[in-house]
Order: sequence, then C-alpha cells, then structure tokens
Amino acid sequence: MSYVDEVIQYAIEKNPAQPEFHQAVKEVLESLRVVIEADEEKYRKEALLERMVTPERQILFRVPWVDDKGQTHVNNGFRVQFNSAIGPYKGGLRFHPSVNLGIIKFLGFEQVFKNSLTGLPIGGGKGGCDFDPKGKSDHEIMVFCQSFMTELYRHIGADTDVPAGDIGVGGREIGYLFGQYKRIRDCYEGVLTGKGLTYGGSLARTEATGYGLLYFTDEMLKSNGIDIAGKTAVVSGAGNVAIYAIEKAIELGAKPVTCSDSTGWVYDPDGIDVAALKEIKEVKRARLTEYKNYRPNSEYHEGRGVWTVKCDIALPCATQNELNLDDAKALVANGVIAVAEGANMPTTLEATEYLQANGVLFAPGKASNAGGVATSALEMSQNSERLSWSFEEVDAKLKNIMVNIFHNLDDAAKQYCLEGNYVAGANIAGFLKVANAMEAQGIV
Ligand code: NDP
Ligand code: 2IT
Repeated sequence: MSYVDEVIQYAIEKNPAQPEFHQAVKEVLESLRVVIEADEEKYRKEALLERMVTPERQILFRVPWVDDKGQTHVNNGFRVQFNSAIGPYKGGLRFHPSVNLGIIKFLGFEQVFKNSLTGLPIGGGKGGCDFDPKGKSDHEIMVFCQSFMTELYRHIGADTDVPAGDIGVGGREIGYLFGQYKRIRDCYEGVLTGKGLTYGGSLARTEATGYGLLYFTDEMLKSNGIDIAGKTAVVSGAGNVAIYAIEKAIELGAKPVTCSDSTGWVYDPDGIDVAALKEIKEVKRARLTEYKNYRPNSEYHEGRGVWTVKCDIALPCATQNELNLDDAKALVANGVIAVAEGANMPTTLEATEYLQANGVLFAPGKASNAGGVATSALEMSQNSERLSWSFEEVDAKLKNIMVNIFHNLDDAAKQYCLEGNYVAGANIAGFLKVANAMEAQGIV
C-alpha cells in the first residue's frame, strides 16, 4: 500500500466517528501524493504524515455555568493544539451546539496548512464548546465565557497558543474571555486576537476574513483573465465572514445578491444592502426575516437554497459541508465561473471534484479565508511591539498577503504539473514549509 493510503487508513482507525476530520485528512493527503511518492521511504521512516495527522496535544474540559434563572448547565470545552512547528498554536474558538472533538480536529488540521500559507510564524490550533449562544442574555454570555476561560487560561499564552473568534465567537465574547484571562493571570498580553480597539485589537481584523476572501478571488480571476467588476455573486452565511465579503465584493464592483442564516436565506435582486445586514446581525442580533423590512423588493425563503440562484461567483461563508454535489451541479448548470470558500471546508469532496472537473475556478478555504488568521498574526505583531498600525497599513498588508498566497499556491500547482488545481497547490505549499520545519527540529 502506498504511504499516503496507509496514513489515511491510520487516521480513520485512530480517530473513529470523526467524519469531518477524516474528510479533511483525505483531502490534504490525496493532494500530497505527488510530493510524498517522490520520497516515500524517507517520509515513512520518519513517520512524518502520522505525526502531521496527530495533534501535539488535545485538551477536553468541563464548562459549568449558571443561567439567569439560577439553573446550572454543563458544556464540553475543547482546545486542540495541533502543530507548533512554525510558531505558537493559532486558531479560533467556535461556540456552536454541533461542536465535538472531530469538528475541532478537522478545523485544527486545516489551520496548520492555512497558517503556513500566510507566510507568517503561526502554528495551528482550534478550540471551542458545544454551547449555543443563541437566545442567551449578555450576562449569560459573560458568565459562560468566564467559566470557559477559567479552565483554558492554563493552556494558552501570547507565546504558546493564541485563540481568536470563529462561529459564535465575535468581539463581545473575545472581550469577556480576555478580561477573565487578564484577571486570573494578572498579565496584560496578546493572548487572544480579535480584541476590541481600546484594548489591543487591530484595525481591520473584523473585516479581514471577508475582505481577504475578495482580494484572493479578485487575484485568482485576474490571473485567469477575468474582471470581477459586474459579476453576480451568491454568498451564504450572514455572520462575520459573509458580511465583510459582501462589503468588499460591492467595493470591487461585483453584485452579491444572497445571504443566509441557519433558518433561511435572502435573495435581493438589487444587491444586498450591507448596512441593513450589519444592523440586523451585528446590532440587533436578529434573524434574516427582518431583511424584508429594509428592502421590500427582496425575497426571504425558509431553509437552504442560495446555490440555486444564477451567479458568476459563489462564496460559501457559513459552515462545513454546506455545498454538496447537487448544489455544485446547480451552480455549474447556471454557468458559475468561480467558487471561493470563505468558510472552512464548506464544499464536500464530491462537490469540489465536480466543480474542478467542470472547469470552475475553485479556491479552497485554507487559502482564500486565510486573511482572518493572517490579520490576527498582524495583531500579535502590534501587541508585541506595543504599537497600533493604521487601518490602511493593515489592509494593505492583508491584500499583499492574499495576493502572495494565490501566487504561491498557483506556482506550487504548476511545479507539480497540476496547473489550475488550487486545492493541490494550497495543500502542497502549506505542507512543504511545515514538513521542512518538523524535519529540522527532530522527532519531537
Ligand atoms: P459567525 O458566527 O459570525 O456566522 C456564521 C454564519 O453562518 C451565521 O449566519 C450562521 O447562521 C451560519 N451558520 C453557522 N452554522 C450553520 C449551520 N450549521 N447551518 C447553516 N448556517 C449556519 O461565524 P463566522 O462568519 O466567523 O464564520 C463562518 C465560517 O467562516 C466558519 O466556517 C468559520 O470557521 C470560517 N472562518 C471564520 C473566520 C473568522 O475570522 N471569523 C476566519 C476563517 C474562516 P445562524 O446565525 O443562524 O447560526
Ligand atoms: O478559521 C480561522 O482561520 C479563524 N477562525 C480565524 C483564526 C484566528 O486565529 O484568527
């Protein structure tokens, strides 16, 4: 059996009942085949791939908290410190009822390669909790975050592991988490990113993932001779990534016509009104049913369906496996040119293969959504030098990083005779740097 197949089998057997983790491992290792097979005995002897698919450390902990009525609840907390070969563990925290160890491991594994692609010195990690923030009061969110940090604090630090936001964790949660860390540790350090601007946050971090997605998409289109201006985009999600993807798409002259949340989706033929979306989601924390009050010409539909809307560009920005084979077929039938992932692994393996086989430009999330974590790394730099950079400075660096990521993976794909396969290019480019650092540091 080839070494790649052995390790895919190994990952499945060692991590039972973790389908998302198996999916992420398969996607990465399959595209590393060309690299591994060129030097298979060396890699097998040093068990490089077994080490890469095994987190350095996995922390599971109890999170007890008391709601506003006096009822006690218990949630399951996680932090997976996946790989620190190129820098301190770095990656977000997700608060969502679907969170389990397999999901955190898939996200942590992806993060290793993503962080490598940014060109910045950050290792990969991820964490979270099966806590559902929906319908909770501010006070409940605060006491929950304090309890979560009361355990997590002992495992993290500005030079060890630096968490940030993800689904269900935004500026409010990061503030409460930071306050509790500082209180317990009596230490003012850049232990979290995505902080508020008055206490060490970076300008442009809020916008970074969505903006970065569009900088990447623009560069990918340009290098294929296509102008983004005038293109229709469909976007899923209505959270941090989706909102700023929509905002930057409009700035670049494209027309985003959809967004969605977990209950339904909006089609606005005149283009999404981003100010209305921000008010509904960031200020009121309300449902998308409200959008029609701002835009009477728009349509609201229950359930899922954004991928059925005719478009040139599709930007999945909600969650994993939200774009399946049937969705991919609908997009291709409607003439989609490009799919760029804002979320982590939103496209199933079958859908990805179908899109690529039908000539659609496909940007994998670990490349196209890397702007968030890249700007987090810029926040770490600012914290270390105790200075703050202007919005323009951070945004220019972000743009430069996204353009470089595109060219790095494009070059890697070409070097291995896989031109246009951006999934393979991203995995190979991300892998080579981490593999090199791991080999240089010995068996640790
Ligand atoms: P938010 O919590 O801000 O928004 C998530 C959005 O996706 C909401 O509209 C939510 O709807 C929807 N959503 C979440 N889960 C589901 C689900 N199971 N089914 C349908 N809709 C769902 O999260 P972010 O915008 O930060 O994250 C979105 C994606 O981007 C995730 O995959 C995340 O890992 C990824 N990402 C985030 C980065 C960041 O910097 N924040 C960086 C890189 C990637 P509802 O409110 O109804 O739950
Ligand atoms: O998936 C991701 O890259 C994030 N949620 C952002 C991580 C970070 O550390 O900013």
